[in-house]
Amino acid sequence: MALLAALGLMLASIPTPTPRQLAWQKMEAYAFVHFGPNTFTGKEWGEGLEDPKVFAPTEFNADQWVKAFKSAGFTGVILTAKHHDGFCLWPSKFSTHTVAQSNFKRDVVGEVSKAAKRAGLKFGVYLSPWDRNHPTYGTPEYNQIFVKMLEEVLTKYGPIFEVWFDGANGEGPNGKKQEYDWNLFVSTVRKHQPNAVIFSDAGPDVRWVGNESGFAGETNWSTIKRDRYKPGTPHYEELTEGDPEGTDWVPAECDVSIRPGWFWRESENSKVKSGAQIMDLYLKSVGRNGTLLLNVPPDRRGLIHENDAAALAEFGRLRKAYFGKTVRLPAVIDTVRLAEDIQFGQRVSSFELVDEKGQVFFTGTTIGWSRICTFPARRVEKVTVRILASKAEPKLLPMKAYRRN
Ligand code: FUL
Repeated sequence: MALLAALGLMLASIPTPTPRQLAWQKMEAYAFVHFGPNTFTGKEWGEGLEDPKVFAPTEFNADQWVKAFKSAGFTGVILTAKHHDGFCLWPSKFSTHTVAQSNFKRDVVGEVSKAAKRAGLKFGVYLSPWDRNHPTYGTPEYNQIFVKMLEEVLTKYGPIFEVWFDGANGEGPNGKKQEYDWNLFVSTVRKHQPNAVIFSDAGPDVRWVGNESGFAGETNWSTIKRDRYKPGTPHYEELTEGDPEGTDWVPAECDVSIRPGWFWRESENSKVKSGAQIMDLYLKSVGRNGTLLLNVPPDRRGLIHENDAAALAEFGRLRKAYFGKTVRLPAVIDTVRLAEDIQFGQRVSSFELVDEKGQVFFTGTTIGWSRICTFPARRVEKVTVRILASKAEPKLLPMKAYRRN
């Protein structure tokens, strides 16, 4: 009895995902889009002093974007509705620094959300709390303004699958920093888009992976002790691996740009990551129990540049060739994809892959939603996953074998 009670206690203490976190995890890889005045000025962080008229795309076409994202097999798109410069890509009533003050006039957030829906992609928004334009920034009033902006976006352009809060907290036009009212921001999202996950360095639903290079740790727990962190956290390095003792389910998202910068610039047209490099990122993010958020910034025409579109299509082709069909054993394989049934939480902390002769050909630590194990091609009759350590009884889903090369 005592043993059973102890086991029950142990199981009860294993954090598990909420339905919105589960739905999000299944999305695996999706696009990030940085677009705004910076696209035209060549800056990474606009000052908020730019004339709204600099925002002047000549051939803006959101359908062209989503077509490129679909070719990569992406499942959604997150748009920078407002970056640090404060410029709103929708005609906000609470700012004078928006598309409405440009000559372009069109509602970019509205057009992208509709194009995404038409193409069957989910839509998400990035709203930077740091605002280098708004005159109230640095005063308590700004928190109310930010909530009003959030409300406009959440009520006009839903359904929204993810709200992306950047942790940056710099100075505004009056030289002051803002004390953000995070509880208010979170409750506003919950009220209007209860199915959306909220991202920040510290969650509450999805955490930053601690780098902007697009990879999770080979060991990657979907749990952390959430109270240890806040947006803009100093302990960000720990986020790459998570915490096996973590009390909260806050899985990792791996953000990275297809180009050196987050915004488009001419000089980086020749520095676009190739399809093969994106595949490598996929293996190090989705393959390590994270999701991949790949930034693909449109150019001054308002189009995904030809080089970026070609790289996405190439990644889509490689992905299909690699994971499009599973291999039935016996066969020559070089990849095994493992998965835990994460509705019961994440449990396994050490495993090995063993062939029919008892030979170990791969050793690993965590599994979680997805662990893609790659190894030199070998002929196997049978593969067994031997669990060496686990927080509770392991609950694995059927494994899949592939051959890449
Ligand atoms: C950072 C921002 O400061 C960058 O400009 C970019 O938006 C990146 C995704 O997040 O914190």
